[in-house]
Amino acid sequence: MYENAVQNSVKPGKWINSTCKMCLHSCSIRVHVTDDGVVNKIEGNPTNPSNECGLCPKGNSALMRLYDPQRIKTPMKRTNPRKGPDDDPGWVPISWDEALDIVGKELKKTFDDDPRKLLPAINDFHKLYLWGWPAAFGGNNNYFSVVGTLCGGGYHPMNGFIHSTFAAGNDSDYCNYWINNGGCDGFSSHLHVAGAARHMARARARGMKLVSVDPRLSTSAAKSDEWIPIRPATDRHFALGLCYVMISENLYDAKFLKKDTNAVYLVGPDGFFVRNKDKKPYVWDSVENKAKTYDDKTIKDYALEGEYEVEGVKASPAFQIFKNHIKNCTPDEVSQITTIPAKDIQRIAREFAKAASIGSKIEIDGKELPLRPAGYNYYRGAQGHKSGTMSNHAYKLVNFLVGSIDAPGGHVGFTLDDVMIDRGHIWEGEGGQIKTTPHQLGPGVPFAYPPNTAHLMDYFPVGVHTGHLIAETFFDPKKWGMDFQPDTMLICHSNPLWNMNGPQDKYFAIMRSMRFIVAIDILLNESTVWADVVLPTLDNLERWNMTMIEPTVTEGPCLTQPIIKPLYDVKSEEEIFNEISERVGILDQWNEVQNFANMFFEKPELMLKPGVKYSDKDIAERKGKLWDNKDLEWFKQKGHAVTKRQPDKFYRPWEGQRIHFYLEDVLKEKKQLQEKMKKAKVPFYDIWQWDDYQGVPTDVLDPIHKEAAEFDMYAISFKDVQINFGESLSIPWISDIVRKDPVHMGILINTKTAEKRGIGNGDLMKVTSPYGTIMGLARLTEGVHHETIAVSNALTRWTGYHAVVKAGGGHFNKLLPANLENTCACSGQMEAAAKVKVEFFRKNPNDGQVVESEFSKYRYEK
Ligand SMILES: Nc1nc2c(c(=O)[nH]1)N[C@H]1C(S)=C(S)[C@@H](COP(=O)(O)OP(=O)(O)OC[C@H]3O[C@@H](n4cnc5c(=O)[nH]c(N)nc54)[C@H](O)[C@@H]3O)O[C@H]1N2
Ligand SMILES: Nc1nc2c(c(=O)[nH]1)N[C@H]1C(S)=C(S)[C@@H](COP(=O)(O)OP(=O)(O)OC[C@H]3O[C@@H](n4cnc5c(=O)[nH]c(N)nc54)[C@H](O)[C@@H]3O)O[C@H]1N2
Ligand code: SF4
Ligand SMILES: [Mo]
Repeated sequence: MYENAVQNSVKPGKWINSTCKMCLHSCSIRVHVTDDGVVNKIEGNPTNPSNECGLCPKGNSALMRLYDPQRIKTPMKRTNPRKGPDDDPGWVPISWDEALDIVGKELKKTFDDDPRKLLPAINDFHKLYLWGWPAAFGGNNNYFSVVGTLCGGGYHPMNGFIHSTFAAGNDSDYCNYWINNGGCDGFSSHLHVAGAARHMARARARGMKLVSVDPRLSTSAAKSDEWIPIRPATDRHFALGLCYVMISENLYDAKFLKKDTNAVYLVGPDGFFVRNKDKKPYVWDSVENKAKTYDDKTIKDYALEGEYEVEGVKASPAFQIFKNHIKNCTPDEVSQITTIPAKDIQRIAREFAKAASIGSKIEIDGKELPLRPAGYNYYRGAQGHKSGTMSNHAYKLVNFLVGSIDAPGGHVGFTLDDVMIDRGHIWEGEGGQIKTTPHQLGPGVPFAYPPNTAHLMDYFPVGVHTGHLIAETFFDPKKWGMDFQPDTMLICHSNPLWNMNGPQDKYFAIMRSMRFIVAIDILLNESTVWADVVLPTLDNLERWNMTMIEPTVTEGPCLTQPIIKPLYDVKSEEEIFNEISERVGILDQWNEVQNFANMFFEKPELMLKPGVKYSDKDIAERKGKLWDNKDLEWFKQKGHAVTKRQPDKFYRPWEGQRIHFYLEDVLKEKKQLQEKMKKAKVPFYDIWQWDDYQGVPTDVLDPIHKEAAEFDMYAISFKDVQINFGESLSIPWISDIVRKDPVHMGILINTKTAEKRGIGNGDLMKVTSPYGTIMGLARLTEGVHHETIAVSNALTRWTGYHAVVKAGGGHFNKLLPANLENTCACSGQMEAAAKVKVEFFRKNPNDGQVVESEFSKYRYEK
């Protein structure tokens, strides 16, 4: 529809197709480069059905990243041995040979000593295979970061467990009732926002109702039919309240639950399905009143409720177990917990179920499918809490009840990267169910005691990396049975000191104690300034890559190609990792890891050979061929191979198998872990929070709600469309937009709450949690829940190394708990909200003027 969009540049030159990387997604772009070699305009590529012709503000400003005068221009070595946030590293430029030799020598030393002593933080989503590099480094499984966990610790494993997908969202093509819970899909964050905003706008224009459940009047909430302010970290209760209403008022899709899910399987007293001698789960035939195996052709109807005697034990259908779990989740009870009026909970449940039009059908590409145009969509704000496993499961169950999982109009799975055009994401599992795939971001970490990881990942068999737990183990290694102490760090495309939750002073101490740190980045950030050697890499407009990251309604890889030659003496990450690997003596292992991570083994002719150093271009070319044999020339012309998602892969890709309403596999994982921990006599067995492993969610309250009474408010943080984490604040255009917007330039507090505490607009406020303190200017607004303060990512930086980035009054993440108690023992999800006390600090007659000098005092704990 945008095929004929006009593209303009006042200067003569040419347009080159490529891919945006100003956030982790991958919108297609066209870049104008003038005849004299200057990139002067970036626009959306109208041929990509994901972003159509759209770009968000970050995408438009990518040329300012390329031309940032403060890019790292050459390898650098530190001369000041003192390391701290205020210590000038005393960088001196060095040659690539010298830099790589130092890094090679130091890492080889660690490798020979004990590979577990390396702490890697490698986070480029566009090059997920780089995340695998530590595997080549002696099978290192450490992770000094919470990328993927702070947002999706519970989310990704649960998507994988339930319907074998990486992420999920609502089908904007047909959805008529969209709940956005703690996420801003379609407006300002999460998936392919530049495209999703268009898809959302079209759905709204055709009359789709939108309800946003968020403590903050987010962009999504502001544009919704309804904003439902909720007390933070109570979203699971809201969802369970909806389920309660739908079940008690018979507003659910029984046919779907019986035919397409394991909700009918009989669960015994131990939580496992009751099986016959051939390991086949039983169901109850409610017509013949007897137990049969799930695949018995004579089943007349399935019982969803009741209690029965099977194989000598009492058993109930999984659906009944869920019903038992939520018997207290009445609208009145849930209202007490969430502060949402009971009548709204009831009404939304009814509206949602009605909109789902249970029983209706639609024909797509000649195939008849159930139409369920209602979807409960959610992300970080809703799921990023201690009981991450159960929370995600609760949100899925709302969708299960109306039969909208993977149905047109409903809640559909979005994959990370399908790799090959004819490869789906569903595999056959056991007992008529699909195979569960919790490890969406890479293989799980095997059990070991003493632990082999610095962050206890050996005990999270289904989770995403719990990087923050290093704050527990590093200073008390004995308690955790550690027989090694990390002393080396490799940071690539990451800002762990910024991204991690919890005690900044401890993270500083960890950095300070490192024998050697190498960082690979474009710019200096809060973490890379602690490095001993910095290796500069290519900007996105100078490099090769092929990627597809969490496309929503589309599929197919996107090419990144160099628009201009590198501006400085920088190298691709591929070249850097190859050179380091060669010096450490692990090049062959690295090529093997890449074959695995990129699935080149699927087409043996694409496999990397031992002893060869492959460039970024080589890898990009192979990834393109893996998709559907198109060569690099084809991609260079077109820029991408993105199409609308094939309906067979998108809608009910598991047809004929059952998806997981009940998570028996979670209980299996728990049992296995318990056995292993007991056998190995792991001393912290008793403090492991086994209740986080459940077949269906419960209504237990998260520990954050039980902090001491003086912490009487909640603190949350949020992203926005202009900012990618905090990193795009280095871009003048972005900084300019952000700094004019009061939402980003102060701590949001409800007007009435502030007045009660004697806090006026613009006053300096002190926010203290049991774990840390931040300062900020009060921004009084009706657009935030009365018990909550909200902090934009724009206020979280503390760097003094970039002229455009300004310090806020301390990093939000210091407020967060980073301990075991506040970590989901199943998924590794940590708590992303805090309990705080909020105090008037001082009048600020000068508002914006005073802020910067004032804030610099509170940038971090000294
Ligand atoms: N523009 C932009 N897009 C991005 C990114 C980015 O940095 N910028 N990052 C990408 C990444 S890695 C991720 S993980 C996704 C994240 O995408 P989202 O999850 O959509 O974004 P967030 O802003 O992290 O959190 C969403 C909302 O949760 C709310 N919130 C906080 N606590 C609670 C709570 O307890 N309950 C409820 N109901 N809401 C709460 C916040 O007010 C915020 O509006 O976005 C991706 N896309
Ligand atoms: N307070 C707060 N904390 C958060 C979040 C939040 O919203 N608020 N979000 C959480 C989430 S969801 C996530 S996923 C994490 C994200 O955490 P990180 O991924 O650590 O965040 P970034 O700030 O994007 O750090 C990326 C670094 O990559 C560099 N970079 C950019 N392009 C390239 C490149 O091509 N090559 C290389 N080598 N480097 C490059 C940038 O200069 C920047 O220094 O943070 C988590 N922590
Ligand atoms: S959403 Fe991300 S990939 Fe798309 S234009 Fe914006 S920054 Fe670029
Ligand atoms: Mo994230």
